[in-house]
Parts: sequence; structure tokens; C-alpha cells
Amino acid sequence: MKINTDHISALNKKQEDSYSSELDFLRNKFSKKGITLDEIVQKVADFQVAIPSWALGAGGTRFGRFSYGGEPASLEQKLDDIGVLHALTKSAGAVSLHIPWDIPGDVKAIKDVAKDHGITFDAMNSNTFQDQPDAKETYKFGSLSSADEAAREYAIQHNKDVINIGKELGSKSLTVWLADGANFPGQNNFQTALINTEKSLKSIYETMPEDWKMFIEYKPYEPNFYSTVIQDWGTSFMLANACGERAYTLVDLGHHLPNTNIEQIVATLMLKGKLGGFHFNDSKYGDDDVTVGSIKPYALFLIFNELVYGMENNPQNPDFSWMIDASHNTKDPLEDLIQSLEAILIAYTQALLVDQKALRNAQQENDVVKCQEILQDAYRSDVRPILKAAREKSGAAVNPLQAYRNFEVRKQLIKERGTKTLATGL
Ligand SMILES: [Mn+2]
Repeated sequence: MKINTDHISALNKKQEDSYSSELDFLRNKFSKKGITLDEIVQKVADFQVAIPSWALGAGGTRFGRFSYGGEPASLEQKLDDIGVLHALTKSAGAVSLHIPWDIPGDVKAIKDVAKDHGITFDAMNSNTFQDQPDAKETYKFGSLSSADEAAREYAIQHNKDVINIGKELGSKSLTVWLADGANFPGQNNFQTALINTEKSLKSIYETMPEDWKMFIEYKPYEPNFYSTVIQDWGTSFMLANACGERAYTLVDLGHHLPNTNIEQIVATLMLKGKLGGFHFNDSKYGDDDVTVGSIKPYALFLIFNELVYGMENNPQNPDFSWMIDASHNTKDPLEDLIQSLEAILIAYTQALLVDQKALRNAQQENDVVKCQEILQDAYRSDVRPILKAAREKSGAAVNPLQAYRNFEVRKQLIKERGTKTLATGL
């Protein structure tokens, strides 16, 4: 399945008039504040988010998984799905692979498929949270942190193997998310587990090519319910510093305890030049699989406000690896990803509209009320016309979800692949 660009432009033509007056309204409103809308449209058009290879099948919970017709059954088909997303949105130009779920059989063929869709290979993800059928050691009681040296070495070697696969594909980074921890008090020695983890990460870091980065992801709980070895940003930051310059913290929106001030974490890490990766999702209670922006859009905006500030003021921080990290089983995964991209771009655009100069002045004057007004003036602007203009500019569908339904993509995929295919992954 490939989206025909002529079909996209034909569909766009029908909608040209529908947003131009709204765009003019925004242009006038923000030009009075010295904000140039055309620059913002360009920034939005340039913004790219990686799609994880595991988000294209029906996701699920540990209680059940309800399949969706036309799921991709191979890595090629996963890339084809991202190709559809990228053609419709022009903002999904990268894939983040998960090993061993997506080991490419024929590297050259995979690279050709990706190139054909305009997709690059973003961070590689290792997996030491489940045993594979042919596993020589078990991760049941931990991997990089394990008290068992053989299990640790096995997990280290797996990460090195992932780097080697990534090197062939042209990836430049490795994301390590460690499920290691304890389910019961007394199960682990906290200090030993941390020492082991640091040693293991250093060993992986040392074999990374010079132009690679390592992202260390944290999570407070799950799958372990008493403690996680890398439980918070502080632990990740400490480990990244121990490894070296090219090791960074990765923030996943869903990996925080309720009400954590994530925007402050983002600001602190960027000041220190140590925020490398970013995973989008949302949560109401403690999950991390709900569509980004569907529960807490204002929090997402506040986080983006710090990200935008950091991108403009913290040259010490590298460019980000952005990725969507969510997958649920009650939506068509491609529609869910289109909604995710929309939410991300809306929050990003709103943050770009914050009158930074006025905000600095109001902060300097301790005008608390004005500070809040400035933020909310940006947040409460309907920025969707800007997204539409950005998409039109980059050749994407002005309304990707509508185009997806109009082209009957899912129906086509079911016709091509059948109703019983299963994507590899969770
Ligand atoms: Mn994540």
C-alpha cells in the first residue's frame, strides 16, 4: 500500500479556503507581539517524530490483546505502514526499531524500503525485559543489574548486538530501558543492583561508535512493583554522567508518578545538556499507553514550553530523538498515531507562540498574573490552521485523519494482508 501524492493534493485543493481566514487571524494577532507566523509554520513542517516499530500492531495490556485486521506481519510491512503515516503527515520520517522483534533479515532490502518511504532509522531499542525462546540465560531476576554475572554478561552482549545491527542500518543511538528491579522488599540489594547497572552500562557505552549516543530511560514501577533500579531522572542522570559525554537521560511522559512536574525535569536536564530522548504518550493513573494529549493537554503544552525554551537557549543540549511510545488495542493503530502526531504538533506550536520576551519581563517584575495570562494566551489559541498550513507546505494531507479514512487505508491493508496477521511485539 502506497499513498498517491496526486490523491493527497486533490484532496487538499478542496480544503484550501477552509483555513486561510483562520490563519490570517492568527498571523495578525501574533504579529502584534513580534511573532512571525511563517517561521512557526516552517518549524512545524520540519518537526519529525520517530514511530516505534511496535506501535503498528494492536497493542494491548497484560490482560489481553485484541487483534486488528491488516496488521504488519514483517519489518517491511511495518515500514510500509510508517510510509503511509509519513505520506499523510510528513512528520513521521523515522522509525525506532526494537530488537529482537525487528531483526532485519536482509539489511540492504530493509534500507531500500525505508529509503523509498523517506524514513530514517532513529534510536535502536534493546530488550532485556523478556526471555527469548533460545535464551541461554534468564532475565527473570534482572539483566544489566542482575546479581548473576552470566545474566549480566548476556544482557551486555545483547545491547552490543543491537548496536551492531543499528550500525548496519544507519542508526546513531541506542535506547536502554531497564525493567530490572524487585517485586518484594529484601529481594535485591539496592546498592549492588545500582553498581552492577553502572558497570554494565559503561561496558556497553565503551563499544558504541564515536558518533553514537546512548539514551537511558527511567520508570518508577512496572513490571516490578516494589522498586525499579533506574526509577527516576536523577538515577538516569547519574548513570549518564558516569558513562560519559554521549550518554543522556530519556524522558518518557508516562514514566512518572502522578502529578510529577515533568516540565521542571525537562528544564533541569536541558540546562545540564543531558536530555537526549523523549517519548510521547499520556496517562490518567499510572499507565503509559494512552494517546498523547488525550488526558493532559495543558501539561503537554507546559512541557513543550520548556523544550522550546531549551532548544532556543541551551546549545549545550543536543537535538532530540523524539518518539511516540504508546500502543493501545481499542483504536486502529495508524489512526492513533495520526492523532498522536496532531497532539504533539499542537502543543509544540502553542509553545512556539508563547511571547517569550513579555514572559521574561513579567517574571522579572514578579507579575504572577501576567505570567499566567501570557502562557494561557498561547495555549488557548486554536493553532490547527498552522498545522494545516505546515502540512500543505510539506506536501502532506491538510487533514491526515480524514485522508486516511477517505483513502480507506485500513480496508486496503486488510485486503492485502488478511484479518489474521499478527505484528511482532508485545
Ligand atoms: Mn518509553
